Amino acid sequence: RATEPVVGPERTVDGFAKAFLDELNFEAGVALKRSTTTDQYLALARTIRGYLMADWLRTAERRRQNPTKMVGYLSAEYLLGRQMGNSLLATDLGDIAEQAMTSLGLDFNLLRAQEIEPGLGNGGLGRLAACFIDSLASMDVPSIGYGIRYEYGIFRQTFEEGRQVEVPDAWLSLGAPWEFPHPDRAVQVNFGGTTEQYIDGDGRTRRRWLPAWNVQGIPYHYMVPGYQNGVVNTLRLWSARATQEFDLKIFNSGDYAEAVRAQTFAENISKVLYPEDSTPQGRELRLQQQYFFVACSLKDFIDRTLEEDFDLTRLDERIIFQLNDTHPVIAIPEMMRLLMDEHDMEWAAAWEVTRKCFAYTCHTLLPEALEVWPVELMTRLLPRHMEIIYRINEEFLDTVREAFPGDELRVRRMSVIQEHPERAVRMANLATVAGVKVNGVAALHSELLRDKLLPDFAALWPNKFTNVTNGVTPRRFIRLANQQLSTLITDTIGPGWETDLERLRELEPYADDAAFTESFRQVKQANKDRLRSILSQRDGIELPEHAMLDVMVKRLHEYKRQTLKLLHIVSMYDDITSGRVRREDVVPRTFVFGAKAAPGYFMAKEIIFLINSVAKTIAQDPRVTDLMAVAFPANYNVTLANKLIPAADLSEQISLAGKEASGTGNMKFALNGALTIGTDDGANVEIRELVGDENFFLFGMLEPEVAALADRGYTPSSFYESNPALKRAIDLLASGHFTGGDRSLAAPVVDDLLYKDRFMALADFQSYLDAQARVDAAYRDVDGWTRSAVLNVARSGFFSSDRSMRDYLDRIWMPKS
Ligand code: 26V
Repeated sequence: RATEPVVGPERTVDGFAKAFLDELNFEAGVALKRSTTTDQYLALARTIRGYLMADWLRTAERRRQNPTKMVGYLSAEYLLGRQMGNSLLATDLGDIAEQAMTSLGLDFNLLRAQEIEPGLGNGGLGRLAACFIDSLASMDVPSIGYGIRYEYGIFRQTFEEGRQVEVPDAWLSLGAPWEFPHPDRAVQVNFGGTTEQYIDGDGRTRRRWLPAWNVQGIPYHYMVPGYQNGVVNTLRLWSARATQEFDLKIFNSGDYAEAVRAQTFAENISKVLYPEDSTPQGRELRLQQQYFFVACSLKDFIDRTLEEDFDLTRLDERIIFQLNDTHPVIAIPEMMRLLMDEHDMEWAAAWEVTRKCFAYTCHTLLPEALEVWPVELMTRLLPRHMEIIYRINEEFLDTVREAFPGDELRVRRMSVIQEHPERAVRMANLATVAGVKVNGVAALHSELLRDKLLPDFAALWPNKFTNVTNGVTPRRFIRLANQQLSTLITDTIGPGWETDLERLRELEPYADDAAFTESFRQVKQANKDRLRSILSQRDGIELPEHAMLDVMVKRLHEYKRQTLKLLHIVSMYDDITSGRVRREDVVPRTFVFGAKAAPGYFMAKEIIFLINSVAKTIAQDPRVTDLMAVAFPANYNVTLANKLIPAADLSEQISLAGKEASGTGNMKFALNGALTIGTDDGANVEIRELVGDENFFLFGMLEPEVAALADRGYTPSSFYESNPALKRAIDLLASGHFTGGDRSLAAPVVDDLLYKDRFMALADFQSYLDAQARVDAAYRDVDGWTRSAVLNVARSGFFSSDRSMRDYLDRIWMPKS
């Protein structure tokens, strides 16, 4: 009798080439000499995944045989990046695959370049989810990621005359070789309608949901390979489809063509990722997306992942769902509904177990980013859930009144239901009420979350609050992105650091070793050279060969203060062109920006336009071209990050203190040997503590100073009036010098800075300029700079997402007591 595969194809060049040809010929039905680059890419991808298959089946079987508590990561976003490189690394097949392609006369790197990354996330939050599932697999933690298979991920950014234009991201158009659709395992999800009371078979009075319409969720499985450890976990992304019932209803209306058209209505649910990442728009489709994936995921777990007939009052012994921000928080009432309405549990028992099955991570400090859903909308879309939320809130507010008698103001602040400006469900409050733990994403953030954002909850439940500082996967962001540095590290301290990143400490003694530091410098230069050639090919941007590479890459947002960076650039330009500094005293710099703006975020788009305008003017001004250049390659994404970060000398982390929850780009730069110029914000605080003050350029107000200035009343114009350098920079920007003489084109940004400046860029300007002068001085000292860069690498092992996962396990998922 045939047995299931326990080994993949043969791990030789010939074995690989044969498997590749089998894919091309017998799966795709294409002959090699007639095949297109796309055919070849698809066959290569399918070949590589074939090598992971046995491990995947084995991992799943092992978990089934020995059921233990699992982690269910619920996230509306996964910013995965390209899959091929990571799969080759996980299987250690890179060399074999390359030689096999060469033996067939194919260009391996050209094939790799065909992959369109799955951009199923906006920025930090989505990329964090991708790092976390990588770490969970590499640490062999039983876990599953749940999310949405958006047909269109984050938009592709293009520039037209310096302005952002969004193009749909049709990432599935070439075929999707990394996914496994399972239409046979569809799950039904209901929406709308009403609720009613009824008497059940045992004479009990109960309530039930009479939904109006439904859709199907089709699971698509993605492999999540651990790092060379034989483990392959699963990421299960849901895609929406019309149900038969839905079809029948509309087809029976008699209008056939209209009915076919209406079918796409259901499919719209997973059509597109919302590209906003800080201001919730309260859009109905977004709530549909959230409920859709959460309902599919809970049902999938209870009905198919859990052992059959498992006693659901002990559900918390099998699962902890981590809520990645408030987006999946509707899972809490959904779990209550499932347990009560579908599994016959009483309220008290259902609540008892539900409150042990969820934990909540908050990723922001901006009050406007906290999601609230209008009661009207929630009632219309999810009437049963609204009832459940009301009851959770009633019982919760009783607890508050008991703990704080007579304090009705507090009750109103803590209520899950907000009354003004409209009645709405506060999702962060709901998550905090129901969650076992609430965590922030960096030490400072967790403190501010507890003391400023949710102080009433902290007073009631001080032990509910904890911190887990974010991390990034060293596999993708060092091993894959920076192969030369990886080789140097392995040659110096031996292998194994990829899964034990604190071992980078062993590099510390080499910070003063002439041979090592020389190699380290060569690696950095090679990465810069590679970047120059990539930007030349990709964007037609020609960068100078020798200049400090000063990089600011992240979403475009006012709180991140790309404008402060721009003021520095304009100020440097002004210093050179006015002759205020001697040319020989200037340290040449190349500034690189990468940033997408939410399509509806007016000011962010104006800032992009202004950066591009400044870049263009500088490129055309012969007085400065040998000393400065500004590059703004379009469409910053994970793929570009992997090329950019290893080349950087200076990492810009300049948010207003108290606004950036953590940042994760900051960690990637430090781990790749860039020095940080940064405020005392988010994880910058921890980076500076670890790498040491002498290896970090700190500037700007501290968070308490920011709060005090805000309380006193902040007037940006007073900084403008009293600081000549600032006045010159702003005046030059406002003059139209960078916008073809048209002052009105710079006005939106300049006027906002002068008269609002919500994030106090002007208040931090002088301090920033001073810090940049210290950067210049440090960069002139080549040995000193290299030493600092090496120490940044050696002391940043803490920022591995493996450590983050360890902390989640110890503090939230599987605490010892
Ligand atoms: C919020 C919203 C609001 C509604 C519209 C859609 C949408 C999508 C995403 C978000 C999340 C914004 C919060 C976020 O991305 N936070 C970032 O999380 C990173 C990982 O923890 C952290 O490093 C960044 O500092 C933080 O800004």
